[in-house]
Amino acid sequence: MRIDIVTIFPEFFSVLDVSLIGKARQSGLIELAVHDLRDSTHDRHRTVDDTPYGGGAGMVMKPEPWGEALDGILQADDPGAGSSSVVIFPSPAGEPFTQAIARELALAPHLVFGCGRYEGIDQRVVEHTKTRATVREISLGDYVLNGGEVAAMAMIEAIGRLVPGMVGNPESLTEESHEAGLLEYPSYTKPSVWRDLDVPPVLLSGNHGAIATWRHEQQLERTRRVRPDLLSE
Ligand code: 6GU
Repeated sequence: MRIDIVTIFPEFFSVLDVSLIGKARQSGLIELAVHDLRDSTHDRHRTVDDTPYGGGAGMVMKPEPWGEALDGILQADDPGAGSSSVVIFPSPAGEPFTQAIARELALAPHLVFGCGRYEGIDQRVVEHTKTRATVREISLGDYVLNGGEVAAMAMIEAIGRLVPGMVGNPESLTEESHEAGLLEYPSYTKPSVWRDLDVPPVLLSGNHGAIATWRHEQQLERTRRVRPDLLSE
């Protein structure tokens, strides 16, 4: 998988050198490039924003630098075959990011993250990009971040670990929270008693059927308690 990121804060993404994503980059499974949006400006001040038409608070990111940056990234696509690129604009106004979306995007050969700041990007950039790539405006959740960088990072981590060939033990992907529409069961390791707290005895019983039943009950109980919305869907 190829990942391109466009941002005015390229240094934000240096953390992607470490952890699982860093390993995937070293092994060549994920090829990642970070682009400074200001490299696609042509004025002395490298301006990327301007005041909003219609008035209102804050600044809006200008379309021209975005157009030029995305031109450079998307031109490598084969126009005859139709673009296989997915351009993601992280936005609090987007569709909610889910494990299902992460699974879907993990199969795409080319992802582009357009990280906006301020009050957003001129909407024509989104409309124009739709003429040559699949576009998704995606939100991390119902709260506001200062820009798309942290959101893109979270999405890249969620997507990256699902890229075929990424994780040593594929079972650890299917047994976790959200994969079955339920939250994960609680986990324990040695010692069996710690600070007077026992590990649930069923886990020491060696009875695999009983353990599976207990874990499923725990998943249901936890989901009912903290995320009842997941059960009513
Ligand atoms: Cl994707 N971007 C911003 N700026 N704020 C957010 C978000 C994204 N998701 C939740 N809040």
